[in-house]
Amino acid sequence: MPTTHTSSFSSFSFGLRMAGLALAALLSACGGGGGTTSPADATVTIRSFSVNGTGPEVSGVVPINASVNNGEFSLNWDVDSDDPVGYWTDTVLSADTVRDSGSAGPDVVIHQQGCLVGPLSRCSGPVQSFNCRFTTDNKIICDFDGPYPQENFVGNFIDALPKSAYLIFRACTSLIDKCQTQTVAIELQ
Ligand SMILES: [Ca+2]
Repeated sequence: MPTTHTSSFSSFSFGLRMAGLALAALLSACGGGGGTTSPADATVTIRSFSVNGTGPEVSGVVPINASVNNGEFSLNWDVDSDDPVGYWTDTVLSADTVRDSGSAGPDVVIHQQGCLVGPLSRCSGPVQSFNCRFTTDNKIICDFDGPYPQENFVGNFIDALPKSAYLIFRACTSLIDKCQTQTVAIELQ
């Protein structure tokens, strides 16, 4: 049975982000938020999600070619949230349009980013853009607000190239109790 490999740093960064969101939620609950919306009442809406590939999209499919322009592509989103703490995002690589929940699912997490409200946030302005790279040794490496990029091995996901797939972007409230997803069709080449 194929397994997906996630680097230990990504697991660590995930824990770090979650801890950050939980801490921020705690501070907000203690009166630091100042808004009228509590994290429990908060909502999140994805206004847009797009992927800029290594070439123009063909019939709605975004190409990501490891041999073109260093495999560079970007994840771009516009998320509206009234959560006083901020919002959580992650993006998975999936063979279908269904985001499989839990770390045991076959989908591979390629990017995670908490967008906190405040001066420490990496997410400023309405549209966020994070650069990623698909490498010839089957890794996807993405920027986030940590000291190192997030690196995930996707070789077990790819049985052959080109590989049709989907990037499923998810945005959630800080408590990760309400989420929306949006999907972009890609082809790994
Ligand atoms: Ca899936």
